[in-house]
Amino acid sequence: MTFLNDYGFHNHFSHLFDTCSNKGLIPARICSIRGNNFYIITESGEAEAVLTGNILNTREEWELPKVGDWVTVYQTHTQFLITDILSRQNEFTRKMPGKRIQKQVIAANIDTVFIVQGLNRDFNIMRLQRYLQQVAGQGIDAVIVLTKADLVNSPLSYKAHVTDLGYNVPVITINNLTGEGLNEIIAFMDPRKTYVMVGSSGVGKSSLMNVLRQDYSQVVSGISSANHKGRHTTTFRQLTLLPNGSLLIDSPGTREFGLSLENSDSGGSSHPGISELAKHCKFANCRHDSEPECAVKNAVDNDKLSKVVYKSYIKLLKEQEHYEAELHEQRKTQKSQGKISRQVQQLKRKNRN
Ligand SMILES: Nc1nc2c(ncn2[C@@H]2O[C@H](COP(=O)(O)OP(=O)(O)OP(=O)(O)O)[C@@H](O)[C@H]2O)c(=O)[nH]1
Ligand SMILES: [Mg+2]
Ligand SMILES: [Zn+2]
Repeated sequence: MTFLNDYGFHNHFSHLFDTCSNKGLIPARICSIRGNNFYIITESGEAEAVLTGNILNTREEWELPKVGDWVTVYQTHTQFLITDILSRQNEFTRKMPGKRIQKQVIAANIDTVFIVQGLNRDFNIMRLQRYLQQVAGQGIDAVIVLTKADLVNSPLSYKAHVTDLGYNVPVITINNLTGEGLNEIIAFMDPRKTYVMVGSSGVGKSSLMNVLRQDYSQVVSGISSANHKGRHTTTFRQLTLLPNGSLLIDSPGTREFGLSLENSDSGGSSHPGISELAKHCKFANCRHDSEPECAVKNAVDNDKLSKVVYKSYIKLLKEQEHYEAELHEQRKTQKSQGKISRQVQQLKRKNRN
């Protein structure tokens, strides 16, 4: 399976495929989804596939195949049918936009998330913290990519603001129009690893995809203006194999990015500095809010931890707890509804006998 290896089909998935699939099935990765059509990559190349009715009717939205998923496929004379998903190594999610308490899977089986912000108007440190909190909470690595470095006077000062957040993530400033800073991004990318870009609309995600898709030697000598003929707002996610051997997913700009973490550790594990401080709080389950002898709050009082970072951290924590509590309620209701309907069925059966 050499071709699929290039797409990240490593031992974990090949083992899963060997143990769970029936004869006649082939493995494939989802590269893009448009409506009911799934664009997949198989050992023999690209193909279009659809879901079997069984998957479509029995699964929650987040359980359906997403870009980055490895799936099992059955090929009939006329079409490719997706019969199942190989269990995900991880999910990069956000809260479903709007009021619903549900996660939305942005992409599956991800090695690193590129959090992209434009330096001219889009730069927002609170939003960066929100992304970082979510990515770290999902156990995925993050790299912060600050685009449009050409439009501000001192890009490095922005870099320092991000470092001050305390998340220990790499920060790269780039100019997509000249390729400046691109070497740094490429240095972070490995062959057969999967990267996904997220960020607001217009920050330069697709521009970055375009420069990375070019032969790297051409990139440093200046980007051709052909890439920048007007705006093209991305409308669907797309996984692409780059010349450097990495897999990169471009996605539409996000307007809302709500937290959708489960089983959160209220001790603050996703902020390295806060989780270190939390070890010294009086209570092991301290929420660093109104508890006495809280090492995190002490650090804020003694200027050892930024008040801004702390405040937004607490706000994010509350949002996360709200999500978890609502989800818990929802599941409880579903469970009791399931129980009632089972009891009704039992009763019907009894009456029949
Ligand atoms: N000056 C400058 N302009 C840039 C840079 N990167 C992108 N742009 C411009 O910004 C605009 C938007 O870029 P896109 O790459 O389409 O943005 P996007 O993040 O893909 O947007 P969505 O697909 O809507 O999410 C385009 O006109 C680009 O030419 C940069 O580094 N510097
Ligand atoms: Mg785009
Ligand atoms: Zn505390």
